[in-house]
Amino acid sequence: KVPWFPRKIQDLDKCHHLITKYDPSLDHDTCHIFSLRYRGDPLPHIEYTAQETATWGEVYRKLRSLYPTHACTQYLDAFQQLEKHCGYREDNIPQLQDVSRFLKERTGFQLTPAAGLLSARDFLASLAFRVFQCTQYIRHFSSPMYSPEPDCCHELLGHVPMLADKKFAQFSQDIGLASLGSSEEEIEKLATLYWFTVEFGLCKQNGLIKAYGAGLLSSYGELMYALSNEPEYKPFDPEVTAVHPYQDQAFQPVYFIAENLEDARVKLQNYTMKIKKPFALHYDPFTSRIEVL
Ligand code: H2B
Ligand code: FE
Repeated sequence: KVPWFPRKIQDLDKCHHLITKYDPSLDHDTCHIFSLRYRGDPLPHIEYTAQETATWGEVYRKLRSLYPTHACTQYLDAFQQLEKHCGYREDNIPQLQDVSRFLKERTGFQLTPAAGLLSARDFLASLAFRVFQCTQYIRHFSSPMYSPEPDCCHELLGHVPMLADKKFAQFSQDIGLASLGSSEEEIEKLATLYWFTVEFGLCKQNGLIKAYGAGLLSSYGELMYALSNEPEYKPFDPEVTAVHPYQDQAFQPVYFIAENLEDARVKLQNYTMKIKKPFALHYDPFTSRIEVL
């Protein structure tokens, strides 16, 4: 039996199942958690407190100093644009509305508010429609350099700049399309691929290794570590990467290096073509609908 999957963008209203990794020691009272909203509602404008903005500022300042040497060129290009057009500044947390409009113009991606960590199935399904489920709250001020869950520092500094790149946007949508109607086992593999690429991916650039993964680009400590020659490096190969164990409690012991983003996209496509489904899918960009053939 084929699991249910969204066929049109409005169906994403049913794709917001939260995963709660409850750890009482981390149970800070978090401000700005939003309940579910319908797509199409305007993205909520948030008045962040001075303390929240200060937390953002600290994260922003430290990470920004590493980007020129550690981030890939696609990231750097977009980051510059975001500083110019979207209020990316040390003393301002950018608003999702502005960022979503920016992405829509560049790659057709849009943001929709998420209340926390979503199930892999729901999260990946939204990528199939070039929708990125985005948290709006910020980590607690007591630990500015660490957040156990995705927060707006992770989304805005990690994910958003890469989603402004055409090839990366296609790569992200391709993982999403592959997930639609897939078995639990296959979803697990796609989530692992997502983990080692979109979250912790490295790529070659002019003979150097640079970061394109959001988990790295939003973590000062791990970004330095990942490019320090301390960890183990392996070439990105979807068959190997998809079944490699990963952990989310410490720095990764191994990172996968892509030749470049285009090569990663082609390799991913060859991998997803082999996923067995009793139907073929086609995404119609004009109607934002999935056609089942
Ligand atoms: N949910 C949210 N809100 N943001 C994410 O970045 C995210 C998620 N990543 N759910 C997903 C899971 C990812 O780790 C994979 C697909 O499991
Ligand atoms: Fe993420």
